[in-house]
Amino acid sequence: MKFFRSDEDTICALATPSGQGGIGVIRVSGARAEPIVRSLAPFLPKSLESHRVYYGLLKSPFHQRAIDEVLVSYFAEGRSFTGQHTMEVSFHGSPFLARDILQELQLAGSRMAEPGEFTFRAFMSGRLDLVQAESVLQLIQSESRKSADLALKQLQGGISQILVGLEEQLIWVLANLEANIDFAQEDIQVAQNEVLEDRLGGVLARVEEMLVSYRQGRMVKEGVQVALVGAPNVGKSSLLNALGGEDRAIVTEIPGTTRDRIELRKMVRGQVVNFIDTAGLRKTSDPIEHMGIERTLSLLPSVDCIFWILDGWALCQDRGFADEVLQPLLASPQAPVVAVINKVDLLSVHQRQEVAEWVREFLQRQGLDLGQERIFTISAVSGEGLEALESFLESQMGESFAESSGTISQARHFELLTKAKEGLRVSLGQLAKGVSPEFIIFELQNVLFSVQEVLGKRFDDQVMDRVFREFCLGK
Ligand SMILES: Nc1nc2c(ncn2[C@@H]2O[C@H](COP(=O)(O)OP(=O)(O)O)[C@@H](O)[C@H]2O)c(=O)[nH]1
Ligand SMILES: [Mg+2]
Repeated sequence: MKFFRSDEDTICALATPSGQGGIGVIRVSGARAEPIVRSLAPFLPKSLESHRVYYGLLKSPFHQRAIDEVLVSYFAEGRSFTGQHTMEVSFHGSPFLARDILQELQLAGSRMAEPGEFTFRAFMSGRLDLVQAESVLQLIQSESRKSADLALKQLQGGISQILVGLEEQLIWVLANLEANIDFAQEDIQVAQNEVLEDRLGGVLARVEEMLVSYRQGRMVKEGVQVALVGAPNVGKSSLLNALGGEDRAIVTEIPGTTRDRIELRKMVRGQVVNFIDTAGLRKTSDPIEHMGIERTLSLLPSVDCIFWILDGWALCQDRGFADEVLQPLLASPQAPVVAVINKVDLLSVHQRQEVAEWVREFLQRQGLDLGQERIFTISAVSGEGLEALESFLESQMGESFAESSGTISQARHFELLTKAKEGLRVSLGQLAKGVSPEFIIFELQNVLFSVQEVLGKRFDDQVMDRVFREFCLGK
C-alpha cells in the first residue's frame, strides 16, 4: 500500500477543485503542519487556538516576497479531520497561486498528499472506521440530495453502529461456545444451544435486512439503470432524446441504426436515472448490428428496470411480436419490465385503449402479468405520457430507504455481508444438528472476520487500495 511508506510525513494538497475560483483551500496535515505553515505565515501569533482563523500576508521565506493575502485556520491534534495537526490556508483561487503555495510548503518540509491520503489518515488515527471513510468519498461523489443523505447517514455511523452491535453478538456466542468446550468434561453446558440459536438468528435477520437494502442503496448512490429495449424503429432513440431534451441518439426511419449503447443521465424527481438506449432486437446478418444486439441482451440482467418500447401505430396494423423481442424480455424476471407503447400521437383515443388492452392480455397469456399500472402509452414526438413514466420510476425507487440507517450501498459491504450470511446459515444448521462446538466456532469466526472487515478492523493492502484509490487529491 502506497500510504504506509511515510505515515510520519506532513502532507499537503489543494482541497478545492483545481482551476479558478473565488477562493482555494490548501490543507496541510501532520506533526509538523504548524511550523511548516508558520514559516510562510509570520503573522501567526505565538500560540494558536484550535478552530480559529487568522488573517495575514503569506510570504515566501526563501525569496522574501509576498504571495497572497490569506486566511489560515488551525485544527489541533485530535480535533481535526485527520486527527493530526492540520492547517488550512484559504487564498484567492488562482491555479498559479495554488501551485506557488504548494511549492513553498514542499520547500518548507511537507510533501504532496496522495489521493485519499487525508481520509486514510483519519481512518488510521481511528477517527473514522472504513465504512465512514467510504462514505466521505460517496458524499463527495453524490449527484443527488438522496445520495448525499445516504452518505451522510453512513458517515455519522449508522451502519457502523449496527455492525458493531452484530460483532458484539458474535463474540458473545463465540465465548459461550468456547466455554461449552471447556466445561464439556464436567458435562456442563454453559449456554443452551437454543439461546445461541436465538442470538445468531437475530444476527442473521439483521444481515439479511442490510443485504436486501443494497439494491435500493445502490440505486440511490449510482442512479437507477433503465434500459430502453425493443424491436428496431419503435422509437427507443427518440424516447431517449425526448427524455434528455436533446438529440443524443441518432433517429432515422431506417431500422437497425443504433448499435452501441447510448446513455443519458438525468435527474428524475431528486434521483439520478441512467437511461440506456440499445440496439433493437431482431434477426440480422449485419455483424456489427449483431454485436449490438448481443450487448443489449447481456445488459438486461443487470438493470433495475426495462422499458419495453412498442410501436403502437404498427401494432394497430399488425398485431404480434417477433420472437427475437419477446423471448429475452419474457426471460428477464430479475428486473421489472414496463411496456411502453410509443407513437400514440398517430392513434385515436379508442385505438390507444384497444392496443394497450391487447398488449396486456397478450403478455398475460405469455405469463408476464403487467397489470394496468405497468403499461404506458406515450409519444416520443409530442412528449405526452412521459410524466407518467417518470412518476412510475419515482414510485419504484421508494421513499422508505431514507428512514433506515442500515441501508448499504457499497459493493464491498454487500460481498462481505453475503459471505457472513452464508456462514451464519451454516452455523445455525450445525447448532440445530448438535455438531461439536469446534466446528461451529470455526464457521462463526469467519463470519466475525467478515463483519470486522467491513468496518476495517481487519484489512489488507488490497482492500485499502480498493477503498482509497477512487479518492481525489486533497481529500
Ligand atoms: N409519429 C411518431 N413517430 C415516432 C415516434 N417515436 C419515433 N418515431 C419515428 O420512428 C422512427 C424510428 O425512431 P427511432 O427512435 O430511430 O427508433 P429506434 O430504432 O427504436 O431507436 C423515426 O422515423 C422516428 O421519427 C413517435 O412518438 N411518434
Ligand atoms: Mg435507435
